[in-house]
Amino acid sequence: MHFEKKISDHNIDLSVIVPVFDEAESIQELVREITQVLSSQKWDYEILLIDDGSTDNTFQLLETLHQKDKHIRAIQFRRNFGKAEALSAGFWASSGDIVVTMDGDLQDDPAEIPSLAAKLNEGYDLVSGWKKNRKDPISKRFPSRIWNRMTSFMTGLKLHDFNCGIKIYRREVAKSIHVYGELHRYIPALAKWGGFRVGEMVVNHRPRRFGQSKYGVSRFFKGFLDLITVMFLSRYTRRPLHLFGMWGLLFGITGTGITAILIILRITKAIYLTNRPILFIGILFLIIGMQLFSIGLLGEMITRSQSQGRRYAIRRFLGE
Ligand SMILES: Nc1nc2c(ncn2[C@@H]2O[C@H](COP(=O)(O)OP(=O)(O)O)[C@@H](O)[C@H]2O)c(=O)[nH]1
Ligand SMILES: [Mg+2]
Repeated sequence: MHFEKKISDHNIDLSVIVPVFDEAESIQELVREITQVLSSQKWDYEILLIDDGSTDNTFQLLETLHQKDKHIRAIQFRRNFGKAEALSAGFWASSGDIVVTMDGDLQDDPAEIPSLAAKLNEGYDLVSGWKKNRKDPISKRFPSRIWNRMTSFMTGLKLHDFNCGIKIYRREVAKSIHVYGELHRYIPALAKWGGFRVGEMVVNHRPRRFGQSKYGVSRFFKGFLDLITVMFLSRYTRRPLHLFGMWGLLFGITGTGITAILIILRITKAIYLTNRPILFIGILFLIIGMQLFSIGLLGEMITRSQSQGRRYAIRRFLGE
């Protein structure tokens, strides 16, 4: 899977990608904490913040931070495109050999980055955090648990916390994953299907100090619909005809068989077609078969001609 890549002159050691949406109160403290951890490691790093159409003064703050410290780069979207698109933009713009993503609300702890890097070096391509002791209300923890179980079961990847904000990736993973909609929740599954080695590590989680959660109950419904998308995309995007065409053929052949027999009986034994309800089943199957088959073919055509272009629009890029 090769998407458009940002070719940078030289790679640095580590990029930290933080999607932010109305997190003005947290940003300065967050950047200070990350900087402290990374500079103590003697890494060549960048902190890449993606402002996804915030309505508060998030971007002004990012501008000030960028003026003071060129390790800090910032992208501003023209409007809110969602967390998945923000992560995609971050992956595209990053130049680190290793990439870390984390939430912008101070709930993820930057102090975990060195241990995550150590875990990655044990032989993984992606290590996902696990908020084992999660500091969120039960109304969020409980549904999340069920959702994680279900996702584990459906995707065949055993993880406790798919949607943990803090994750560490090797460059190849970050550059080959393109997420949109709510698909960021399934990054570990997408990576696994891409042939990457995925692990998990328990991380510290902190309560939200400022602002409020951006997601309501609707996340669980959307999340479930996206699970279906993920399952479908991973298996059949390349060959939609394999899914639709197979059922199309099955219905088509049965339908043709039934109608052919009825026609032969009509001709040879003069059994009239009136009063033969099965005729309708034959015709129905023929039509369903043709429908499915053509949907499959249309899908194939769309896959062929679809460009893997970006969906988000950037207004400003500090440190481009
Ligand atoms: N780019 C982007 N980030 C978002 C959006 N909604 C939430 N976030 C970020 O995602 C992270 C987690 O969001 P949060 O509301 O804390 O979700 P929770 O921790 O699951 O309750 C934070 O860093 C938010 O700034 C969005 O629409 N776009
Ligand atoms: Mg949060």
